Amino acid sequence: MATNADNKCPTASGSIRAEYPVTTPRDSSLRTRDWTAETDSPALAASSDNVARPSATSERIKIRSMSSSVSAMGGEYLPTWRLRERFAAGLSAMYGSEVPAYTTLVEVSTQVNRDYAARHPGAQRLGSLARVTAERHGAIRVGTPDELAAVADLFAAFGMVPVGYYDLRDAVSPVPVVSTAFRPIDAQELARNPFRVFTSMLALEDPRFFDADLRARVQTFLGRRQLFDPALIARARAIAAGGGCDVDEADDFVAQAVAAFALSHQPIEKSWYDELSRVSAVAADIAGVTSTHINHLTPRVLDIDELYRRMTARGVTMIDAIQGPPRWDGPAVLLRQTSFRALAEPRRFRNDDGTVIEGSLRVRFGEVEARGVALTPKGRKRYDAAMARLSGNEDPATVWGRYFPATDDQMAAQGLAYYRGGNSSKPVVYEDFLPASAAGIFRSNLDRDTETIAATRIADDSGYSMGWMAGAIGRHIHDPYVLYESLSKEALA
Ligand code: OOG
Ligand code: NI
Repeated sequence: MATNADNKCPTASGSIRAEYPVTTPRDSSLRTRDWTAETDSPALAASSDNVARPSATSERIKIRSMSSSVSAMGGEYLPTWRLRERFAAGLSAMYGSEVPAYTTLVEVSTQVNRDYAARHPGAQRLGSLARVTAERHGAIRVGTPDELAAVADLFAAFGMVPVGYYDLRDAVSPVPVVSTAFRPIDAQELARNPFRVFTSMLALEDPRFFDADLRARVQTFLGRRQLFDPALIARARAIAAGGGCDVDEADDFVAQAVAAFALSHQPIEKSWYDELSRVSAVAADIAGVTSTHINHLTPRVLDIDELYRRMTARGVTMIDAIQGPPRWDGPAVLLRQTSFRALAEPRRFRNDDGTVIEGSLRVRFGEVEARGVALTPKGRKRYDAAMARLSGNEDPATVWGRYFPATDDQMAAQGLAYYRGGNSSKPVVYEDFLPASAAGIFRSNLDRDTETIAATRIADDSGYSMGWMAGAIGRHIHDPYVLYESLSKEALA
């Protein structure tokens, strides 16, 4: 069976070898809330991001000392943010070659940003033109807790840590995944390059989606695949521990990391993929194939309404709406997103009789987003109330104006949003995701809407939670509100 690992060369830094960490079997832990109790303990919450997995600790110490000697030999030393910048750019180049319409989206986004900044003097209050134009978020999906732990290790080398917990099983159109987002968290790191990846894991233990028989077969399938070369993960851990690597090592490391998210051209077992599709298109995308891939890569725009118009004028069919808050004259909050529908991409399928046929799949789409100020819990409640009122016939901006004040001054004074040092001209940008919007994007891109939890009354005893996920990946999962709060308290430069 071909895996992603097959097309990678053996590790260049063969001297750095850590055994790939094996997390505790979770068949039983999933059924209990042990993980939750353990990982909610203050000791773990207070620990740094990469020390919680006990089996890794001694390995880490070894790696740390080796990595410093490795770095002493080389030329220019690249800190993790430079690696993140290269990783984001590398993924963007790869995704553009795989999905040409993405390149159009990026071109139009770049023009919209340039034009908007030229016409609006305050445009860069939510981030410099350079940051916003380079800014992307990606979305990936994996199958198992071990795969998620490997992703966490890999992204740590790019200074990206898990923030937030999203349960898309609760969405209007439920999707059988639980998710987090890997991203930088310090103000300076975000300003340098804010690359973030929304990362979903298949909720295989949820009996509302998977019966025991299917679960066992999915487990067997996933147990046989290897998404990442263990040497790549070992290297990532060494780089994370050392805070960066030499420029020579960086090229190879980043190239391998990018390649791990390429779309595989291996034939897909058709009956297996179809069986999973009946549970959920996302389940098939995750567990119907032997590798993972970037599902979408999303540029950021300063004026998403203008972007929508220009894409439509170019003949690209966009989904019906821009999701999130409406356009209005007051402060932009949280996130507005839209996308063009998934395009059919050629894929090969293997029938049960062994014959291989050409076919196509529609799973990858082009999303674009505009970001606003981060809301406090009070502001978020207001947001949810306002969103619930948007469906009527009334002008959305008018509805919005009943819930939110029209100026940043009032937003700050009423404690609805975060501003740096309390200065209402310095909004703290929302750096996270919106589960409802995420589910909307999921839904609008499915060929069929199979994502309904069967009308059965099966109870969900899977035990997934943020604490569970933190335990599964051996890392603290940051609470977005805590991060925004501390950004807002930072003194102004
Ligand atoms: C992820 C969907 C979430 C967003 O922008 O909210 C997301 C997925 O499709 O796997 O990317
Ligand atoms: Ni997205």
